[in-house]
Amino acid sequence: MKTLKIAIQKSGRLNEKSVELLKNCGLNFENYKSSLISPVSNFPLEILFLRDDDIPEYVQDGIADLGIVGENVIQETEVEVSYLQKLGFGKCSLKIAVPNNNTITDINQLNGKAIATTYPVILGKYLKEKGITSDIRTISGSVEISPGLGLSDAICDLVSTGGTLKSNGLMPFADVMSSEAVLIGSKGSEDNHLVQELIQRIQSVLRAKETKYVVLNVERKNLPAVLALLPGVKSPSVVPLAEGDWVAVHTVIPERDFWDRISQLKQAGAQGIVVMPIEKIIL
Ligand code: PRT
Ligand code: ZN
Repeated sequence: MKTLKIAIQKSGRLNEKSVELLKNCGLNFENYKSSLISPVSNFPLEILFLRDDDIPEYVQDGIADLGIVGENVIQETEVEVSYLQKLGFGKCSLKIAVPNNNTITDINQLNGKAIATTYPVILGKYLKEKGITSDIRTISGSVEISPGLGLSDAICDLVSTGGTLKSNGLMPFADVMSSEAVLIGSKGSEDNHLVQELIQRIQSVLRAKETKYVVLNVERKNLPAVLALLPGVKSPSVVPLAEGDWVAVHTVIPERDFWDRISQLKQAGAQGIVVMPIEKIIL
């Protein structure tokens, strides 16, 4: 059986979450900072640790079958790869930002202006779509200081908290794209059964992250009201308790409406509510 290769970032914002995701998929490997390649002992897979900019091309050329990288990097490198799964981390957006004291109110005012960026391809396409011709200045880093140095009128850079823009006297002006880490594969890799197996493991971990396991006690007479609030993967399990009139209800609920649900459950008569994280949900 051919050993698969997956490329992940060696160090940086996506490294830790990528390693955590693969470990949560039950893959056993050493994560030495010094090594470029790490074999997985319990799955026919090798992990390549690379700079994120190199990952799309490695995957396109089939040197790695799979890769974990930001959508921004994939679009900037214009590679031909298959998008296999969004991974829910490394979220950010690519934005055009202008100095706080600017007079730009309309996107068309960027015509003829200099915009510094490390994303000339994505920015170029965006401006073209809007019919705007700006002077795109490609620089390799610290984009946020360029207006202050008089090198550009605006910037186009990734933003997550917005802190970097703020501390450099800049404000977001237009959203160019939003991005998160994704699993990509060489074209056709999705037909490989090992790739399918890995995607399924990843999906079961992501699904589990979005939900909590909840156990609660309720008096039988209040059970219908409590059950009406619970979706569950199929339907909740109801287990009798030693005390005759009471039952325990086991179910999973989505993380996003967790607090709303819990207070509704309490109002409906639920007691002794225990909430636990879930490791995997295999459908
Ligand atoms: O060494 P290597 O080339 O592998 O890494 P890198 O330095 O090129 O990338 P790295 O580790 O900084 O980012 C990897 C990926 O994380 C990016 O390609 C994005 O997909 C994603 N990501 C998520 C971010 C951010 N959030 C982010 N905030 N990448 C960069 N930033 C930078 C941004 O460029 C700006 O300088 O953080 C600053 C803004 O952050 P806030 O929080 O102040 O808004
Ligand atoms: Zn990089």
